[in-house]
Amino acid sequence: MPSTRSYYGSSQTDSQIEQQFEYAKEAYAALGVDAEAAINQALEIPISLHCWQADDVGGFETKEEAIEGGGIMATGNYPGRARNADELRQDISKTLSLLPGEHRLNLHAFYCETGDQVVDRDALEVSHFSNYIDWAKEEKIGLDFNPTYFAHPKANDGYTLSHSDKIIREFWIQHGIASRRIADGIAQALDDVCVNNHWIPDGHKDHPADRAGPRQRLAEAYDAIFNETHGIGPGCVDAVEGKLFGLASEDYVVGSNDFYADYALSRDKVLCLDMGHFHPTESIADKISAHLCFHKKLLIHTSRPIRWDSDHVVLFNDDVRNVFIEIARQKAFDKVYVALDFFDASINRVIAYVTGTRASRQAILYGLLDPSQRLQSLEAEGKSGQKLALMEAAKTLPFNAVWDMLCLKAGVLTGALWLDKVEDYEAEVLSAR
Ligand code: RNT
Ligand code: ZN
Repeated sequence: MPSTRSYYGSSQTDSQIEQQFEYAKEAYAALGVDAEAAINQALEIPISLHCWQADDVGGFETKEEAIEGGGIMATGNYPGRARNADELRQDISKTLSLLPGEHRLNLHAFYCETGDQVVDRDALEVSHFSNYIDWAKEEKIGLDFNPTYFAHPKANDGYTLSHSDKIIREFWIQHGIASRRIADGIAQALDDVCVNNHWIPDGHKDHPADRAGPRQRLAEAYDAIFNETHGIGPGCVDAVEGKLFGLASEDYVVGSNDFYADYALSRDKVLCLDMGHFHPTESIADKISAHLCFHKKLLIHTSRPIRWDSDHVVLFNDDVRNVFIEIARQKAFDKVYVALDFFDASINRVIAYVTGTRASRQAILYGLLDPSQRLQSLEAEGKSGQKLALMEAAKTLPFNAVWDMLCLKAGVLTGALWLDKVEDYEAEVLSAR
């Protein structure tokens, strides 16, 4: 079949893709890299899609009254947002059909389905997520989980687990415990593990006089959550996520990265590094080898900060590439969980998902195609100039031919050709919402 051209690029025949891959394979092999092995490995690494891009981080709780509660904000009003869990699953199924490789869905607690019943966060159970579990079985994907410590009246002061009021703290502790039971229940139902990531919004807009008290309370609250064993087995893998600042917590974030790095290490929890949660000049890639000297596992939230923690759609840029080059150079893919964290309400949300997830998978492949061994040998021999020059040359190797081959193997469209499918979906489904 001859190749055809569409508005979004030229679609190649299978044999054209295969032919170009043959040339690319040789180019990589000349630097000691097995491109075929890289494709196979890149396809197997699970990427956990965050459910919250589909509805702009709103959640589907049945509430007595409309509740506002700070912490997270998506900007934009592009039509077609998922209004309920059925629509969310429909959008994610569409998304998954356009993506190569293994995926999971990362659920937040406030995406529970409780019908007409109002169930507060401390009383949530795995049964409130059974539709997601059934759907995950059909899609043959795993599920991850997150307690939702925001968008709730008891979060309105800007403090949750570190709140000075014991009653409020206790409520959130019970929510944390409930989330762990749910995560373990999900893991059992899917015969898998379920990564349960704890992020809290706690912090202060301006110079707090007591920076220590909330942190001490937070450590105690987490201990109470993690020391609970009733109904929680090894399927629940807990992670903790730090942050530099947030809206209304510009000066002080209780759960900073330092707090969590020490907490996770001392309590054997997974440390989550979100790419938007550091000073703009800090390199997340550099942190990986430091933490992996001590931590058994890391959870990465790929995100894209623009000037601040703006959670823009992930792109195939240096920041994301460098993270995965680093993981590949350390052969540490078995030590990291890869998850996404972005939300843009100003563009078609399926396009946001597919763009950000493909970019993350491309960065994984790019990392696996890095001529690490050759670069490291040059460095060891003191040939730093040669190393630098080879690093530069590696950037323009025929990466796209390998990516196209990965897409062909996975049975998905190459380039941006999948956009036609999203436009059809928008015309048929999203525009009717
Ligand atoms: C917030 C954290 C966190 C959230 C989700 C919704 O700054 O990045 O991961 O984005 O919990
Ligand atoms: Zn995050």
